[in-house]
Amino acid sequence: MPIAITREVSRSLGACELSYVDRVAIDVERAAAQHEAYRRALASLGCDVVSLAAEHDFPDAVFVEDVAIVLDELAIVTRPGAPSRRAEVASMARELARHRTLKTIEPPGTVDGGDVLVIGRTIFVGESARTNADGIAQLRAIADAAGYSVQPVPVRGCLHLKTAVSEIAEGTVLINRGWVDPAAFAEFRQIAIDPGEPHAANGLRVGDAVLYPASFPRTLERLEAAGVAPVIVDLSELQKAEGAVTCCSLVFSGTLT
Ligand code: CIR
Repeated sequence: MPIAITREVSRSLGACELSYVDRVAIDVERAAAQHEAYRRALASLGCDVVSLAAEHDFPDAVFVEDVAIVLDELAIVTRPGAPSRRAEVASMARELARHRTLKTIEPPGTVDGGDVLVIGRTIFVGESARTNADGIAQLRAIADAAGYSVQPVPVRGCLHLKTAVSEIAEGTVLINRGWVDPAAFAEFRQIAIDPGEPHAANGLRVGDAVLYPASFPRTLERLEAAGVAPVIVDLSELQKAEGAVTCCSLVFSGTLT
Protein backbone atom coordinates (compact mmCIF):
# COMPACT_ATOMS: atom_id res chain seq x y z
CA MET A 1 0.00 0.00 0.00
CA PRO A 2 1.61 3.33 -0.96
CA ILE A 3 2.05 6.06 1.62
CA ALA A 4 1.11 9.61 0.61
CA ILE A 5 2.46 12.40 2.80
CA THR A 6 0.49 15.63 2.56
CA ARG A 7 0.34 18.83 4.59
CA GLU A 8 -2.74 20.88 5.31
CA VAL A 9 -3.11 24.28 3.65
CA SER A 10 -1.54 27.29 5.42
CA ARG A 11 -3.79 30.22 6.35
CA SER A 12 -1.09 32.40 4.73
CA LEU A 13 -1.33 30.66 1.31
CA GLY A 14 -2.20 34.01 -0.32
CA ALA A 15 1.38 35.18 0.37
CA CYS A 16 2.85 32.28 -1.65
CA GLU A 17 5.80 32.51 -4.02
CA LEU A 18 4.77 33.15 -7.63
CA SER A 19 7.06 33.02 -10.65
CA TYR A 20 5.13 32.54 -13.89
CA VAL A 21 1.50 33.20 -12.93
CA ASP A 22 -0.09 36.50 -11.91
CA ARG A 23 -1.21 36.98 -8.32
CA VAL A 24 -4.96 36.76 -7.85
CA ALA A 25 -6.93 36.43 -4.61
CA ILE A 26 -6.98 32.89 -3.21
CA ASP A 27 -9.96 31.59 -1.24
CA VAL A 28 -8.03 29.71 1.44
CA GLU A 29 -11.10 27.92 2.83
CA ARG A 30 -11.92 26.66 -0.61
CA ALA A 31 -8.29 25.65 -1.13
CA ALA A 32 -8.47 23.64 2.11
CA ALA A 33 -11.69 21.94 0.99
CA GLN A 34 -10.14 21.07 -2.38
CA HIS A 35 -7.09 19.74 -0.58
CA GLU A 36 -9.27 17.57 1.62
CA ALA A 37 -10.93 16.13 -1.50
CA TYR A 38 -7.45 15.54 -2.96
CA ARG A 39 -6.49 13.57 0.17
CA ARG A 40 -9.71 11.55 -0.14
CA ALA A 41 -8.90 10.83 -3.80
CA LEU A 42 -5.45 9.55 -2.79
CA ALA A 43 -7.08 7.32 -0.17
CA SER A 44 -9.56 6.03 -2.76
CA LEU A 45 -6.58 4.98 -4.89
CA GLY A 46 -5.29 2.87 -2.00
CA CYS A 47 -2.85 5.29 -0.36
CA ASP A 48 -2.32 5.47 3.37
CA VAL A 49 -2.56 9.25 3.63
CA VAL A 50 -0.47 11.10 6.22
CA SER A 51 -1.80 14.58 6.85
CA LEU A 52 0.81 16.78 8.51
CA ALA A 53 -0.34 19.82 10.46
CA ALA A 54 -0.43 23.09 8.54
CA GLU A 55 2.58 25.38 8.99
CA HIS A 56 0.86 28.74 8.90
CA ASP A 57 4.14 30.73 8.92
CA PHE A 58 5.12 29.12 5.62
CA PRO A 59 2.63 30.00 2.86
CA ASP A 60 3.82 27.32 0.43
CA ALA A 61 4.17 24.44 2.92
CA VAL A 62 1.21 22.56 1.39
CA PHE A 63 3.45 21.88 -1.63
CA VAL A 64 5.33 19.06 0.10
CA GLU A 65 6.73 17.61 -3.11
CA ASP A 66 9.37 20.34 -3.25
CA VAL A 67 11.05 19.55 0.07
CA ALA A 68 11.98 15.92 -0.48
CA ILE A 69 12.65 13.20 -3.04
CA VAL A 70 11.67 9.75 -1.85
CA LEU A 71 13.26 6.75 -3.55
CA ASP A 72 12.75 3.11 -2.57
CA GLU A 73 16.21 3.05 -0.98
CA LEU A 74 16.42 6.45 0.73
CA ALA A 75 14.97 9.94 0.89
CA ILE A 76 16.71 13.18 0.02
CA VAL A 77 15.66 16.27 1.95
CA THR A 78 16.07 19.13 -0.50
CA ARG A 79 17.18 22.72 -0.08
CA PRO A 80 14.42 24.62 -1.91
CA GLY A 81 15.44 27.31 -4.36
CA ALA A 82 13.13 29.92 -2.82
CA PRO A 83 14.67 31.11 0.49
CA SER A 84 11.13 31.57 1.92
CA ARG A 85 10.62 27.81 1.61
CA ARG A 86 13.80 26.49 3.23
CA ALA A 87 12.38 26.13 6.74
CA GLU A 88 9.66 23.79 5.46
CA VAL A 89 12.13 20.92 5.35
CA ALA A 90 12.52 20.44 9.14
CA SER A 91 9.14 18.89 9.88
CA MET A 92 9.25 16.82 6.68
CA ALA A 93 12.66 15.44 7.62
CA ARG A 94 11.22 14.33 10.99
CA GLU A 95 8.34 12.57 9.24
CA LEU A 96 10.47 10.94 6.53
CA ALA A 97 12.99 9.64 9.06
CA ARG A 98 10.25 7.17 10.08
CA HIS A 99 10.29 5.67 6.58
CA ARG A 100 13.72 6.08 4.99
CA THR A 101 17.41 6.78 5.63
CA LEU A 102 17.83 10.50 4.95
CA LYS A 103 20.34 12.37 2.82
CA THR A 104 20.32 16.15 2.47
CA ILE A 105 21.13 18.78 -0.16
CA GLU A 106 23.60 21.23 1.40
CA PRO A 107 24.37 24.90 0.55
CA PRO A 108 25.08 26.29 -1.96
CA GLY A 109 23.05 23.60 -3.67
CA THR A 110 19.35 24.07 -4.32
CA VAL A 111 16.85 21.49 -5.56
CA ASP A 112 13.05 21.67 -5.65
CA GLY A 113 11.35 18.28 -5.73
CA GLY A 114 9.06 19.65 -8.45
CA ASP A 115 12.12 19.52 -10.72
CA VAL A 116 12.66 15.81 -10.08
CA LEU A 117 10.93 13.20 -12.22
CA VAL A 118 11.86 9.61 -11.39
CA ILE A 119 11.05 7.07 -14.10
CA GLY A 120 12.44 3.63 -13.38
CA ARG A 121 16.13 3.99 -12.54
CA THR A 122 16.47 7.39 -14.24
CA ILE A 123 16.11 10.63 -12.34
CA PHE A 124 15.34 13.51 -14.70
CA VAL A 125 16.12 16.81 -13.01
CA GLY A 126 15.10 20.21 -14.29
CA GLU A 127 17.69 22.95 -14.65
CA SER A 128 15.35 25.69 -13.49
CA ALA A 129 15.39 28.90 -11.48
CA ARG A 130 14.88 26.71 -8.37
CA THR A 131 17.39 23.91 -8.98
CA ASN A 132 21.05 24.83 -9.50
CA ALA A 133 24.12 23.01 -10.81
CA ASP A 134 25.53 22.40 -7.33
CA GLY A 135 22.23 20.87 -6.21
CA ILE A 136 22.18 18.63 -9.28
CA ALA A 137 25.78 17.52 -8.59
CA GLN A 138 24.84 16.61 -4.99
CA LEU A 139 21.74 14.79 -6.20
CA ARG A 140 23.85 12.87 -8.71
CA ALA A 141 26.35 11.77 -6.06
CA ILE A 142 23.57 10.47 -3.81
CA ALA A 143 21.60 8.87 -6.64
CA ASP A 144 24.66 7.24 -8.29
CA ALA A 145 25.45 5.46 -5.04
CA ALA A 146 21.88 4.14 -4.93
CA GLY A 147 22.04 2.87 -8.53
CA TYR A 148 20.15 5.62 -10.38
CA SER A 149 21.34 7.71 -13.30
CA VAL A 150 20.68 11.45 -13.22
CA GLN A 151 19.68 13.23 -16.41
CA PRO A 152 19.63 17.07 -16.25
CA VAL A 153 17.00 18.67 -18.51
CA PRO A 154 16.78 22.42 -19.23
CA VAL A 155 13.39 23.93 -18.38
CA ARG A 156 12.24 27.22 -19.91
CA GLY A 157 9.15 29.33 -19.33
CA CYS A 158 7.69 27.47 -16.34
CA LEU A 159 8.41 26.84 -12.67
CA HIS A 160 9.54 23.21 -12.55
CA LEU A 161 10.37 20.24 -14.77
CA LYS A 162 7.12 18.56 -13.70
CA THR A 163 5.16 21.65 -14.76
CA ALA A 164 6.36 20.72 -18.25
CA VAL A 165 6.32 16.92 -18.20
CA SER A 166 5.07 14.10 -15.98
CA GLU A 167 4.73 10.33 -16.25
CA ILE A 168 1.04 9.69 -16.75
CA ALA A 169 1.10 5.91 -17.26
CA GLU A 170 3.76 3.22 -17.50
CA GLY A 171 6.18 4.38 -20.21
CA THR A 172 4.00 7.37 -21.17
CA VAL A 173 4.68 11.05 -20.49
CA LEU A 174 2.36 14.03 -20.79
CA ILE A 175 4.39 16.94 -22.12
CA ASN A 176 4.36 20.64 -22.98
CA ARG A 177 6.93 20.70 -25.77
CA GLY A 178 7.22 24.47 -25.51
CA TRP A 179 8.70 24.25 -22.02
CA VAL A 180 10.95 21.20 -22.27
CA ASP A 181 12.76 19.51 -25.18
CA PRO A 182 10.86 16.34 -26.08
CA ALA A 183 14.12 14.75 -27.26
CA ALA A 184 15.05 14.26 -23.59
CA PHE A 185 12.07 11.89 -23.32
CA ALA A 186 12.44 10.19 -26.71
CA GLU A 187 12.36 6.72 -25.14
CA PHE A 188 8.78 7.24 -23.89
CA ARG A 189 5.41 7.40 -25.57
CA GLN A 190 4.51 11.11 -25.51
CA ILE A 191 1.10 12.74 -25.25
CA ALA A 192 1.25 16.49 -25.99
CA ILE A 193 -0.93 18.85 -23.99
CA ASP A 194 -3.55 20.93 -25.80
CA PRO A 195 -1.74 24.17 -26.81
CA GLY A 196 -4.50 26.25 -25.20
CA GLU A 197 -3.77 24.62 -21.81
CA PRO A 198 -0.06 25.18 -21.17
CA HIS A 199 -0.20 24.12 -17.50
CA ALA A 200 -1.82 20.78 -18.34
CA ALA A 201 1.26 18.54 -18.31
CA ASN A 202 1.19 17.67 -14.61
CA GLY A 203 -0.55 14.46 -13.53
CA LEU A 204 0.14 12.30 -10.49
CA ARG A 205 0.62 8.57 -11.05
CA VAL A 206 -0.39 6.32 -8.19
CA GLY A 207 0.22 2.72 -9.24
CA ASP A 208 -1.87 2.14 -12.35
CA ALA A 209 -4.08 5.17 -11.71
CA VAL A 210 -3.47 8.87 -12.30
CA LEU A 211 -4.86 11.95 -10.58
CA TYR A 212 -5.49 14.85 -12.92
CA PRO A 213 -6.90 18.38 -12.49
CA ALA A 214 -10.40 19.29 -13.62
CA SER A 215 -9.20 22.49 -15.29
CA PHE A 216 -7.76 21.04 -18.52
CA PRO A 217 -10.69 19.47 -20.41
CA ARG A 218 -9.10 19.54 -23.85
CA THR A 219 -5.95 17.78 -22.68
CA LEU A 220 -8.16 15.35 -20.76
CA GLU A 221 -9.81 14.45 -24.08
CA ARG A 222 -6.36 13.71 -25.50
CA LEU A 223 -5.56 11.50 -22.52
CA GLU A 224 -8.81 9.59 -22.85
CA ALA A 225 -8.27 9.16 -26.59
CA ALA A 226 -4.87 7.65 -25.73
CA GLY A 227 -6.48 5.19 -23.33
CA VAL A 228 -5.62 6.98 -20.07
CA ALA A 229 -8.61 7.38 -17.71
CA PRO A 230 -7.65 9.78 -14.91
CA VAL A 231 -9.34 10.34 -11.57
CA ILE A 232 -10.27 14.03 -11.61
CA VAL A 233 -9.65 16.49 -8.76
CA ASP A 234 -10.44 20.20 -8.61
CA LEU A 235 -7.39 22.13 -7.38
CA SER A 236 -8.28 25.53 -8.84
CA GLU A 237 -7.37 27.53 -5.71
CA LEU A 238 -4.01 25.79 -5.30
CA GLN A 239 -3.30 26.37 -8.99
CA LYS A 240 -3.55 30.10 -8.25
CA ALA A 241 -0.51 29.51 -5.99
CA GLU A 242 1.29 27.88 -8.97
CA GLY A 243 0.61 24.44 -7.52
CA ALA A 244 -0.40 21.28 -9.34
CA VAL A 245 -1.38 17.69 -8.49
CA THR A 246 2.09 16.26 -7.98
CA CYS A 247 3.22 19.03 -5.65
CA CYS A 248 0.67 18.37 -2.90
CA SER A 249 1.98 14.93 -1.92
CA LEU A 250 4.96 12.64 -1.64
CA VAL A 251 3.83 9.16 -2.68
CA PHE A 252 6.09 6.19 -2.05
CA SER A 253 5.98 2.52 -1.13
CA GLY A 254 5.92 1.64 2.53
CA THR A 255 3.83 0.65 5.50
CA LEU A 256 2.62 2.95 8.23
CA THR A 257 3.62 1.73 11.67
C1 CIR B 1 6.25 28.02 -5.19
O1 CIR B 1 6.43 28.92 -6.00
O2 CIR B 1 7.19 27.45 -4.64
C2 CIR B 1 4.84 27.63 -4.86
N1 CIR B 1 4.01 28.78 -4.89
C3 CIR B 1 4.33 26.58 -5.82
C4 CIR B 1 5.10 25.30 -5.73
C5 CIR B 1 4.54 24.26 -6.61
N2 CIR B 1 5.31 23.09 -6.49
C6 CIR B 1 5.38 22.15 -7.42
O3 CIR B 1 4.81 22.27 -8.49
N3 CIR B 1 6.14 21.10 -7.17
